[in-house]
Amino acid sequence: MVKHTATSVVTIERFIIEEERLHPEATGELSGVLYDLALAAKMIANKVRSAGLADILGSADTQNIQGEVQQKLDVMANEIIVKAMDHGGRLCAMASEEEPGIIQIPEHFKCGKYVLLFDPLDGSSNIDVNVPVGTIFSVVRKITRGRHGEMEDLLQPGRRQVAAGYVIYGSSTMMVYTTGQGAHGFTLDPSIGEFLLSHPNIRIPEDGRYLSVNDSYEAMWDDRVRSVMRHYRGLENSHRALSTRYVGSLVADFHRNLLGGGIFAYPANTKTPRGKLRLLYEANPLAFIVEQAGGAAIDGAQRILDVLPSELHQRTPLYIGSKNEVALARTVLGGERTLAAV
Ligand code: AFP
Repeated sequence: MVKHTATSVVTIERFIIEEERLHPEATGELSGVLYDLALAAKMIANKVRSAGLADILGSADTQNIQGEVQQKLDVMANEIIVKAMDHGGRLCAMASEEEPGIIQIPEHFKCGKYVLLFDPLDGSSNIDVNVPVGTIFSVVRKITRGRHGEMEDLLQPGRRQVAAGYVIYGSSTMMVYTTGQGAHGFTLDPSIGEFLLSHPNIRIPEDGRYLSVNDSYEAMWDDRVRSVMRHYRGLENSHRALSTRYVGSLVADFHRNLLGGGIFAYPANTKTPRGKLRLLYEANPLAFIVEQAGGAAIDGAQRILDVLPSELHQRTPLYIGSKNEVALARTVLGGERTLAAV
């Protein structure tokens, strides 16, 4: 006889439905956005997996064996997401790292009450060398009145996100998302094509184990940034030394630190005085996740989720990860907390 247990396999779909039931007022639209994103992620995972092979079979602007023109993978990922999301009637606009302005919902599709911002394939320069890459997404509610989404809908501070997440295409494909009720991770089981709950309620350790920073920029950092890094390396104020791990693929570095404890930093430097990473579709979604997991994210002084955006592709310095390591950065960089309180 089959034993019925509450702990049997939980697919992402079932999990989303169960979360939605906690909100009797929910219309199911946000759940729909999340399913569609999970589907897009599976399609991108499939392309990423065959990327090495695609290289053998033909590269950009050549034809593959089916006679289709090969596209760069990040352009392809962008198209997959736009096409998976534009017709569901749940979104009123989108924005992508790959496109300069608002992506409008075509006239023949219904417009909904959410806005999606995303980086379709972050770290794509790593694909050629078989290093994990990722998709990052953020969902906010429309605040303007018209049918279509406007720039004002896109330029909302991160604390207004209603959902955010990322997908890591690594040795396995994982999707981690939050709707403000904890951060949960799902691993793709390729044999059945389903994301299964593998990391419920992720908690990031309060102290870090890893330091992820590109220290080849050290000569371009400000003295206070150098001092923060000296703390992390155990060279100042007897802070214990963290282990350096830097993939150069934000999602991969963030994911490792989220599970194992650590800090990812991309400080401002004289070459990129506002940092490199994008506020709306890189820093904000990861900041929402890390806070839900008990960690923190700042731009140096301010909480990332409180930064008021003024441009779609705005960059920001970023310090994100374990709570105590982020607090240390805030203190040394001139925040109000004293070192003694860290
Ligand atoms: P690419 O998409 O060009 O590979 O950039 C990746 C990225 O945006 C982010 O994923 C990394 O954390 C960061 O840039 C690495 O930047 P540096 O090469 O300057 O360290």
